[in-house]
Amino acid sequence: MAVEIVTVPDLGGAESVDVIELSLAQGDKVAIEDSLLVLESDKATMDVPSPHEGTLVKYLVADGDTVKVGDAIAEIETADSAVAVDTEAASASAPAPASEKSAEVEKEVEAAVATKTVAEPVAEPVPESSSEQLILVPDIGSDNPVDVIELSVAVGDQVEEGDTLLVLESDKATMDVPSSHSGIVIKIIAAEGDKLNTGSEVLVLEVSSSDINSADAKSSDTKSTSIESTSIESTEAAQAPEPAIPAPASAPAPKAAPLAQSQPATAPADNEGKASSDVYAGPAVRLLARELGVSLEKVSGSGPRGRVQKDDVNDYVKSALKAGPASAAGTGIPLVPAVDFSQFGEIETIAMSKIQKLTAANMQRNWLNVPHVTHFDEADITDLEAFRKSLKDEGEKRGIKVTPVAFLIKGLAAAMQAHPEFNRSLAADGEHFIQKRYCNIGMAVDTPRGLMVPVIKDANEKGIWDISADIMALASSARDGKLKPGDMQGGCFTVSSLGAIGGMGFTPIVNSPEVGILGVSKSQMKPVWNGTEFVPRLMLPLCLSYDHRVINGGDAGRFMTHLVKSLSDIRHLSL
Ligand code: CAO
Repeated sequence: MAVEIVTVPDLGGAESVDVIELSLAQGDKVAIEDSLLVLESDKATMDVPSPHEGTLVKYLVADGDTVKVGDAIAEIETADSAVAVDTEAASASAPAPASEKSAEVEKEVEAAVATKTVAEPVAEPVPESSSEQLILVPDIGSDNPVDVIELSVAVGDQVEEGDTLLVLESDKATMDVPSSHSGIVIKIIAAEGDKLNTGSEVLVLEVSSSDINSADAKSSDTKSTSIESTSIESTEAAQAPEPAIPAPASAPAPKAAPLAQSQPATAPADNEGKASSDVYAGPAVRLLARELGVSLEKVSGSGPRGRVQKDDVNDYVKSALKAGPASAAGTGIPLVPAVDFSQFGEIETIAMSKIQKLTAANMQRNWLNVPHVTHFDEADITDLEAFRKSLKDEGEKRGIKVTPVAFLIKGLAAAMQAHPEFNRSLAADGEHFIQKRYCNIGMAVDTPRGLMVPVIKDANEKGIWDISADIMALASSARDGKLKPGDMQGGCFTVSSLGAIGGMGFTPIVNSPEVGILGVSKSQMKPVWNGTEFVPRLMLPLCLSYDHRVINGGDAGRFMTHLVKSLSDIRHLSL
């Protein structure tokens, strides 16, 4: 065991940079190349990858600190000190594979720094027209292609020198590419999602001759300065190799430069109205926002100088979900326009109950999140009804009314035992199923205050009398507003019966994270062909909606066939 101190790598000329994100927690396992923290200069943000494999003992800096090259930033406990390669050791010959990897990591850090500091646009005159400038990707300090994650301009846009043209991202850093000229965008060559290399064509600008001359003058005046300021290995301009495409070092930073101190350090920054590329955020946060489908300009940054942090993105998602229907505004789904109905006649505005508001939010959430399919069938419940009616006298003695819903719940529990995929939920990571070994069935109850779904616990272990007693007790508690929170939790599947009301069928919405819901409509006598003649049979319409991420059509067909069979011949329920 050895404790290695990680230091700030060469910053490519930047004197001091800010720590803007600590990526890990004390005690976290660290692999080589894992990001330890994020640093930011006035030109770039960069992840500092770990040169060691081990356990993070502690950080030696805090979020918001200013650090310079060589400052100690973290302690990592390694299993074998031979694995460790620090900045100095990386330059020595180190044949061990881990050391080579660390040296590569160092190189990548340097490349990332170089990428950020030399990432200024390159304009090459288009030979045929002196007023058109072809903009190329500047020297990105690496042979690896980088992704275009945002195009910040459109054809016809007037851009000023320093305006961001596009945002590039490698796996280590994002960088804004500012314009080296003022002019009008007349053609865009690169597209979002493209992978570009140094020198790839980005767009064409129409510029006035004076702009070209002034930009070119700046470029040649400052070429050596540019090299000096962007070289990683040397601070002496004369010794540094000339970049393949010289960058005009004096090109101003993009308009919304991250370090613009327009607000107090602690005030959340309002990014409304900015382009995503102009929002002050690091690569890890941009990646998270993209994964969650969040537009960064909608997120207020609470970090130093209004920087958007991971927590800000997560908080934005949480509040958008809580907001319910209004959250559609953040999903890109067009909102239904507000209408002043009073212009057409007399109206009354009625406040929704808490249950109605919750139901509305849950329905929308489930409708938007779950790919629904509804499977229809009919069960012949002629014999079931005859049997149910035969229980009437005994039911009166017991004080229990048995309705078809009790048999449906019993049948559902049996079908879920036989087809366990209906007793699953999709795990939050979207990569696992949670298989439940218990079987609780929710029952939609229509109450004056709104829809409630109490849960019949362990339905698979109960008989018709117990299930009927539960239905009565829970339905009456729901209607009287006496359900306890525990009565409505832990459901695995839901039944929604409109049998007493009417209808031939409907498509219920899955009560996610459950994966299925059975809609039941009113039974009717129908002529059914028995092979030789039509006979009157009592047919019960069943509508099974399911989450197609978890349940396939074949699963649904088998499940429904099982249920229909057991309701048509309830002897199957005792098997
Ligand atoms: N077909 C024909 N008759 C039916 C039936 C069916 N599918 N289901 C029930 N019935 C009959 C019952 O047998 C009973 O008749 P009898 O008194 O003559 O025996 C009568 O309808 C009344 O039933 P009920 O509603 O009192 O009791 P239930 O056990 O059938 O249902 C409950 C209980 C709580 C499910 C129901 O009262 C309820 O609230 N349903 C509404 C559910 C709902 O709103 N779903 C939509 C949700 S999402 O939009």
